[in-house]
Amino acid sequence: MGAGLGKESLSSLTGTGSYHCAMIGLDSSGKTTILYRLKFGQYTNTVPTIGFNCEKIRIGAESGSKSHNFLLWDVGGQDKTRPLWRSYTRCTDGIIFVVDSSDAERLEEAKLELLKICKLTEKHTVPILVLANKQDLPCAMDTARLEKGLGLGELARGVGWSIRPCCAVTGEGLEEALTGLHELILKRRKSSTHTGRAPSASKVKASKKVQRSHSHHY
Ligand SMILES: Nc1nc2c(ncn2[C@@H]2O[C@H](COP(=O)(O)OP(=O)(O)OP(=O)(O)O)[C@@H](O)[C@H]2O)c(=O)[nH]1
Ligand SMILES: [Mg+2]
Repeated sequence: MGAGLGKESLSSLTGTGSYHCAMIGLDSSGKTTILYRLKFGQYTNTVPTIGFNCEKIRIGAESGSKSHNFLLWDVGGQDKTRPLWRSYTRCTDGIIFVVDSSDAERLEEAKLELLKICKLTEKHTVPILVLANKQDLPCAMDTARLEKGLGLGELARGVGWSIRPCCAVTGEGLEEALTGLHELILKRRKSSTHTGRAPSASKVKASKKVQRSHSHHY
């Protein structure tokens, strides 16, 4: 491996021009619905993800502003698939943590899982976007309540995080949220240029146990 390899993120290594982001969160929080909403521009029925889905998506193409490509890895959120999160978040440009805003009962569980991932990725200072999904539901908690419930203010990270409301069914809030994540990624890149700190890509290993549950579109 080249000497510079450990200082590059996956996106620069693969030369795809896409930001690699892992999308995680408890089962049924809406990750796959978000992925296909972004990919196809419409609501798609989903089944629980056993393994992961991966799609290349483009953000900002219709708004006339400069567009950005993301390679999104949507990893299943059931108990038994959560150990996979570790592999997928290790060498990404950004982490998207999806939370079901209507599920107050499992907010503590979501907080603990988010904290675990933050601890694991702490030294890579990967920016985190929390997507407060299902805002269309009447019982949905707002972002201030979720920020507190998830303990976002207590995350001891040298990087940015952001929480944004969205609805995967209508697509509302998704493009803005991804644009916000893009800004966090750029900010981190700038600061790592100054400090010489950057994420390590040298330890990336694809899990052999992973199975794809849906197709991979380009
Ligand atoms: N009302 C509402 N329902 C949603 C929204 N997003 C997703 N859902 C529904 O939530 C359920 C679970 O969505 P999925 O996208 O499969 O959830 P997931 O996070 O991928 O779940 P796992 O694959 O098990 O980790 C589905 O019935 C979706 O239609 C939303 O914004 N609003
Ligand atoms: Mg899924």
